Amino acid sequence: MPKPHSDIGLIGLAVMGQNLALNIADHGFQISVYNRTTEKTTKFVAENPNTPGGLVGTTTPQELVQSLSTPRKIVLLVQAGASTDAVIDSLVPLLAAGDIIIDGGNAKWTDTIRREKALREKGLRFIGSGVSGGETGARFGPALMPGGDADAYKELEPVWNAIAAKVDARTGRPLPGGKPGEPVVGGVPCATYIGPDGAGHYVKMIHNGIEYGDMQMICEAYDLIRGLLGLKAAEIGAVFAEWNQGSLDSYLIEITADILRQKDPVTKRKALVDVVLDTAGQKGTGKWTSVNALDMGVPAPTVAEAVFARCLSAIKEERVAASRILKGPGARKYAGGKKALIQAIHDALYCSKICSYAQGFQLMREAQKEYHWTLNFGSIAQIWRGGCIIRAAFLQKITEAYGRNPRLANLLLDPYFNQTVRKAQANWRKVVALAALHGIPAPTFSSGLSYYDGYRAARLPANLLQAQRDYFGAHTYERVDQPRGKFFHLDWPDPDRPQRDA
Ligand code: NBP
Repeated sequence: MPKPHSDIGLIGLAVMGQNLALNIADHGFQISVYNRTTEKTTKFVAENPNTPGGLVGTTTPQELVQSLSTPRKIVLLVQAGASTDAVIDSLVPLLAAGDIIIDGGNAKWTDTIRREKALREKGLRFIGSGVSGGETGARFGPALMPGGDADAYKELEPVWNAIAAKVDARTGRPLPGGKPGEPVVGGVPCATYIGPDGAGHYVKMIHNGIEYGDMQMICEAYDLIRGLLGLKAAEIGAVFAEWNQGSLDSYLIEITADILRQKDPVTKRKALVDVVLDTAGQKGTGKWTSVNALDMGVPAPTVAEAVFARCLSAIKEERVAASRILKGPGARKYAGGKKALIQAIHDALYCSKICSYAQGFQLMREAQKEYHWTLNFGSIAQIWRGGCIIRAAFLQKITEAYGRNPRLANLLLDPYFNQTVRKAQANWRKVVALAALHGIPAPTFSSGLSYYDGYRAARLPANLLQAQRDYFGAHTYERVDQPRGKFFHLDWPDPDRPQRDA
């Protein structure tokens, strides 16, 4: 028998909404669902009659609101942007003070800040929650990054903790996902309150930016093995499968090994990956991350390079035409040992990954100052260990690093990461050099190395840059032999070059 009032409501029954609703119902919560197109609701409820908590189909927002216990909790899984605003606007007149709207879509964090403020002024509470892990994550355990009203999150927490992916309390290893009607029991949930207003959606955006970097770095490793050693897709798949047993153990390496070993179902002979067109799309979160890095002045080249690599991939016809005109070193196999080169590419990938995560955490560090949040970086790395696309054993090292020093200025300064890069950097440099010499693009590997060399440089050529700025624009400069904050200007074209205090 359905309860008179459901524990929670959900709006938007596309892929994410349906899967998250089933996950919630599997954990014993009765959930009311509503979708703009009613047939989808009817079909969804009819197809899932026996969930432990129960699904209640509703045909109007009013019916949905009336079916909920108070304070009402309504999860939105609709397209980010105008659709989310439209759904919120339709709910506001129906809700009472203290009710909670939870946006589980991929909203831009600035929109979440705006919505939280507007709803707070109306007496309503708002949570912007990152939901990562795609359709399978939503169904059997996503990583959840909720931000917004802290008291409202206390009301949502039992549901969010129940449905999130779980990791082992001691090792941080993800526990295997559940099955329909048989959720995972025990473990630490991959859900934690991130911070006020847009903090949860901001952290989700950084997660996605890091995901862009991880994917591009893996593609560069694949391309280098293919280009330098001439291995076939399945052989490269075996290399990735082996890497997945070590420090690179992660979901993306695992699925890459699987992808590379799949045969094309059409030709039956070729590797499937070899018949997939080399153009990649994007939905915008990588771009948002890069724009935000530029806005805040935080060096985060890896995600930007990953976005640009997708842009370059998208101009396929132009590249094909250019390939007939622009000459490089030409295809030439590597003359050295295969095993050592594969290890070098492994090391280059690991070092580049460390730099990419260092940049992502630098962004969050700066954003927390800008938006007055207090982010817990160790627990952010912890919740990314299960459920989400970037889940990786490596994240445990980040949690441990912030455990050693919660105020760590940069991940590279942590003893583990410092030692790792120190040991592996000869291989990293070799791979970047080989990529350049053989004409194989490796934008994240090489920009990661430049980031590392730039970050560890006590002196950069910006002395000359600032002199140029002062020369043409009187932008002034500081001197190495004077206290910081004291500025000078030189009248450069004047033959006597008088220096003035600025
Ligand atoms: P979509 O982003 O495609 O959302 C469409 C759903 O919203 C449909 O069921 C649609 O109903 C409904 N909707 C309602 Br109710 N009111 C709407 C309105 N006014 N305008 C437009 N649509 C309205 O679904 P999704 O792919 O499941 O993604 C949901 C959210 O989760 C998005 O924000 C997405 O970015 C985010 N997300 C997605 C993934 C993923 O892997 N797909 C992962 C993580 C986060 P209808 O049936 O009448 O069209």
